[in-house]
Amino acid sequence: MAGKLQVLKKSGVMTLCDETGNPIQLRGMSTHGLQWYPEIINNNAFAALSKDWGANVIRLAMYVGENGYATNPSVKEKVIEGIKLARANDMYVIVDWHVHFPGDPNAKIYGGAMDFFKEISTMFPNDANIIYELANEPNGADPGVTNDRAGWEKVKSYAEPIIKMLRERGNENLVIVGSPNWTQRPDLAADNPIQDENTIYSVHFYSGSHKTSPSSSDRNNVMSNVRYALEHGVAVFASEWGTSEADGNNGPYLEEADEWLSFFNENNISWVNWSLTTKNETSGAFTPHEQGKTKLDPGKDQVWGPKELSVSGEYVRARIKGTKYEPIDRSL
Ligand code: IDC
Repeated sequence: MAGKLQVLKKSGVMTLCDETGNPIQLRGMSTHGLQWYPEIINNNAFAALSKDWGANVIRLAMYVGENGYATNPSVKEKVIEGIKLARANDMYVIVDWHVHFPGDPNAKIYGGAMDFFKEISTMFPNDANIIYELANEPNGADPGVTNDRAGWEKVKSYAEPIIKMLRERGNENLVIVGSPNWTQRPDLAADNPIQDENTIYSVHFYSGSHKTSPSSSDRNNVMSNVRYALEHGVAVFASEWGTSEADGNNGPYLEEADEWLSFFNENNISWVNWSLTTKNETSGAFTPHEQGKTKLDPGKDQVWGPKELSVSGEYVRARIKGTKYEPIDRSL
């Protein structure tokens, strides 16, 4: 652990830094929806991610809709347990208020956001391990936000009072804020940023759907939007990305993922991969139950064997560790 995270200007670009002011890149995994895959919250899994994978961050995806927190508040207990396990295993932990369906974070179903963040931050006051992600993915799903300045304004006006509450109560934590069109528009945030020195803007992409770009002026390209944001004075954090297409399936598209990760490394952008699940979808890090019988608890040795990992999981583990990716023979 590198202590309190802070956003500082380095060579003219807003950059995530550690407590001593040196740039730091976080790399790790996101859980799948905790209402569906709560079994990932166990000490052996967190130890495996921290030690065997070399992850320094884990994201706890707490869906609010889709049978999540709004109707099943007990999922919060998994978040609390996950925070404690992340601390015990030396990882930063992202508490993700998983706005997904519907798309407007101001929608009625998300009405519990302020109380939720107040409660967690009261339980863990000004805890340097914790990163608060206020809205996973604002989008157009009814009631949604438009993919433009007005859409961002709605996200901003949702996030500001929560940030104010956190700061007034002495919490200096890093805060991540999403943007319209499933968090593909950090450029809109850069044009009209939140006045807070420890807020960073997320970008989400799926390597099978979102092409890379060398330019910063193409508003229909996600990487271009990141470049624009960096050029216009805000810091960016890739709090969710996948090796699949945007629906979580097909691929994996690993060469395309490599292009994105090189870009992140060059720009010291932190990233978190979707997701820690045995569900039968390409983006899932583990082989599905039916085939491999992989468990989300790797057992006492605190290691998932190569065959328990999916192609995506095996690839992402190597990229987190920074070792060569040498795929196992899966025909055996
Ligand atoms: C997907 C899951 C899938 C689940 C679906 C529910 O992978 O198993 O059925 O949610 O709505 C996102 C979202 C994330 C999505 C993921 C893949 O943040 O919740 O998970 N994705 O579609 N944004 C872009 C892609």
